[in-house]
Amino acid sequence: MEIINDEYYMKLALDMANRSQGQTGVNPVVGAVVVRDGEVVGLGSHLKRGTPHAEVHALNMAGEAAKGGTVYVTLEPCSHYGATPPCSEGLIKAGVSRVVVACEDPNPQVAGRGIELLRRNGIEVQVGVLRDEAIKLNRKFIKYITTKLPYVTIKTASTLDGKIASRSGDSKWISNEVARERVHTMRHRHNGIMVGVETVIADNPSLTTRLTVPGISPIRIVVDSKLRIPDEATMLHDGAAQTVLLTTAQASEERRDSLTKRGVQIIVCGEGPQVDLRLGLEKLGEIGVSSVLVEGGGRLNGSLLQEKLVDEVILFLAPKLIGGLNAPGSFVFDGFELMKDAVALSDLTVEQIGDNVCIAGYPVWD
Ligand code: AOF
Ligand code: ZN
Repeated sequence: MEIINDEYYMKLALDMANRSQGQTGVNPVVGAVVVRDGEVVGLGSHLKRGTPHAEVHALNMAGEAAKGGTVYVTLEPCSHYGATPPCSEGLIKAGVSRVVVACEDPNPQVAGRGIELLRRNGIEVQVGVLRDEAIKLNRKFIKYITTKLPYVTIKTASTLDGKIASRSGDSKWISNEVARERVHTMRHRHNGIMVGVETVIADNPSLTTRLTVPGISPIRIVVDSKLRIPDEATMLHDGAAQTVLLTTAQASEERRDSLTKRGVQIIVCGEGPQVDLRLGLEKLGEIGVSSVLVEGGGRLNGSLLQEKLVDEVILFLAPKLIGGLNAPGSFVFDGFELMKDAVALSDLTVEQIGDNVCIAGYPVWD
């Protein structure tokens, strides 16, 4: 009976965490539920970096009722003094008797210490209820906190034959409106958005989040080895979000200076001729970019795939066939010689969105 109840309340905590996706920046999304005698007496979620953690909100709501109660939390309660005091101490002070945790916090500052502290203080702790769901929900946070590299999601919109534009470069529109709206939610849920300079030259995108409710626009990142970004590019003028250019030592100093004066941040990633993408991701991680949504073009996608830098791919497919020997594909690179070397995707999901299909999965790297 207890196991069923535990899953029920943990699901509620996960639902609340899920609702905050995109808001917490480099922080995880976390939900907490306080239950006393079968009654929910407190609910909380972490809403924004620098503001109280989920447990604090839930305990505040519960007040005295937390004493002797059970707290369900989707991530191990923290044990460190960060922007806020440790949640484990808060739980101890509140006098709760049991804490159910979905997954451990991989943050090296926590990593088991929160659970240990609770146990040392006589609190019964159970770990692992709906662990897989909790890990999936915080996959971006987990990657970033453990590797200092941003989580990389590639999103493509292509015809059924894998083309992202026609032979003349026309790409408006491939996917349907609902699929395109979905992309804006994805933008909201990443704190960086990346494109190659060819995409800027061809489409002049603004790369902002445009939803019916206000969303958060990610930092715009352009991979531009020689700083060919046109002076008239919208993203250099609209002030809608920070813009970062990843370039190489081959870009002229003059061009670097003039773009810097416009408030653009330039990061030199290697000697060239191509941007060292791994180095670029490292440097983005250093400036606090914990997740990157890559929106093309095919060459950037191909290079990231070839260098095994991709964590997730989300492919929107439209029921169209365009052909074209030189029409760009979703992943442009030399490719692998043998099928056995193809990049395999795990945990595949397939969803029909009107007449479009969205296929998503996680590349398996060994
Ligand atoms: C929790 N509950 O709701 C969250 C936790 O910078 P700070 O002080 O906000 O700390 C952020 C770290 O705390 C974050 O990296 C993760 O380890 C943990 N987040 N922990 O107990 C929460 N958001
Ligand atoms: Zn905390």
